[in-house]
Amino acid sequence: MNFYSHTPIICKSSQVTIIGAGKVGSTLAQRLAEKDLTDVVLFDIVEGLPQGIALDLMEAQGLELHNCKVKGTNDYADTVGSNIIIITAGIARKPGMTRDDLLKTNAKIVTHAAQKALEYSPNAILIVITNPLDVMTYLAWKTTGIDSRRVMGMAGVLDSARLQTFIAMELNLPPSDIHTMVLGGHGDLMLPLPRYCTVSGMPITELMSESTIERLIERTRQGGAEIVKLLKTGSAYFAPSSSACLMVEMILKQQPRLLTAAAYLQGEYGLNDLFLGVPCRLGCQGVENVFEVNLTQAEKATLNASAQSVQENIKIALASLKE
Ligand code: TXD
Repeated sequence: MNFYSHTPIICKSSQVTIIGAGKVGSTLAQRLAEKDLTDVVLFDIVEGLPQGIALDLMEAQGLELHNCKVKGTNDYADTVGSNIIIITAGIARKPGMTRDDLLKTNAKIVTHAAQKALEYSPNAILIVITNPLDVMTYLAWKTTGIDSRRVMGMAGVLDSARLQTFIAMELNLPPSDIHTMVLGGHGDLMLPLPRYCTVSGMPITELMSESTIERLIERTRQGGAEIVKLLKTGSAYFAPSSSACLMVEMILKQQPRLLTAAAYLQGEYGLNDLFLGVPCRLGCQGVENVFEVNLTQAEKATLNASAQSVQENIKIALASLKE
C-alpha cells in the first residue's frame, strides 16, 4: 500500500478565468479555490507570473483540502469554456492618483482582455474589477456587444462592506448584524444610503447621530484612498477579492442575493446607457433584476452627478480607443 500517493485532482464542473494575476487576481484565485467553488484559470501578460502563483496555490491544495485546479497561463486559448471571466488586469492606483487617471491605459487593457477572453468563452458572464470601474464595465460591454445582463462591475459589494465594517467598529457589533447599501459610481461621488442601512432591522439613523453617520460615510467614500495611502504601493485587495468571490459564488451556486453591482441602466433611476452601482439580483443569467429604491432629492442629485461623471469618462475613454 502506498501511503504517500497523491490526492487525485478532481476537476470542478465550472471554470472561472481571472485576467490579471496581480494582487486582486491572485487573492481571488486563492479564495475561489480554497472555498472549493470552481477551477480557476489565471491569465497575465507577464511570463511566469500566473504559472508561479497557480503552482504555489496548487502546492497548498493538500493542506487546504480543496478539489479545485488552478492553472496559470499567458495564452487565452487556455481559458476556453469558462463560465465566468473576471477582469482585474490593468494598472493600480498610486498615492495621489485618482481612479480616473487610470482611464486611458486601462481602457485599452480591459477592452482587449474582454474581447480575447470572450472569443474562447462566448457564453461567459463578465465581471469587471479594473478601475475606473463603471467606465471599464461599460467599455467591456460596448466593445464585445454581448447581452448587457451578462456584464457587471464589482464595487458596490466592496463599498457596502466597508461601510458595514465602519458601522460595526463604531457600535462594537459583529458585521453580520449590519446591512448596508451604497449606490452610484465607484468613486468620490458614491452614494451611501444611511436610511437603508440597518442593524438587525433597525435603521442606523435611529442608533447614531447625524455627525457620526456623516463621518462613517465620508470614510467609506475615501475607503480605497485610505488603504492606498497606508500601503504606499498598490491598492486594496483582500476585501475586493472577497467581494468578487461572493458574486461568483452567487452566480455559480445559483443562490441569488440582493446586492449592489454596476449594472446596465435603461431608464432605471431616470438614467440611460451607462453602468452604475444599483441594487440587483445576480443569478446564473447575470444581472437578473435591477431594483429601484426611492431616493430623496439630495440623493438623486448625487446619483445624477455620479452618472454624469461616469458618462463624461466613457466619452473620453471611447475616444481614446480610436487614437
Ligand atoms: O472595487 C474595485 N472594483 C476595485 C478595483 C478594488 C481594488 C482594486 N481595483 C482595481 O483593480 C485597481 O485599481 C486595478 O485597476 C485593478 C487590479 O488591482 P491589483 O491591485 O490587482 O493590481 P496589480 O497587482 O497591479 O495587478 C494588475 C495585473 C498585473 O499582474 C499586470 O501584469 C496585469 O494586471 N496586466 C495584464 N494582464 C493581462 N493582460 C493585460 N493586457 C495586462 N496588463 C496588465
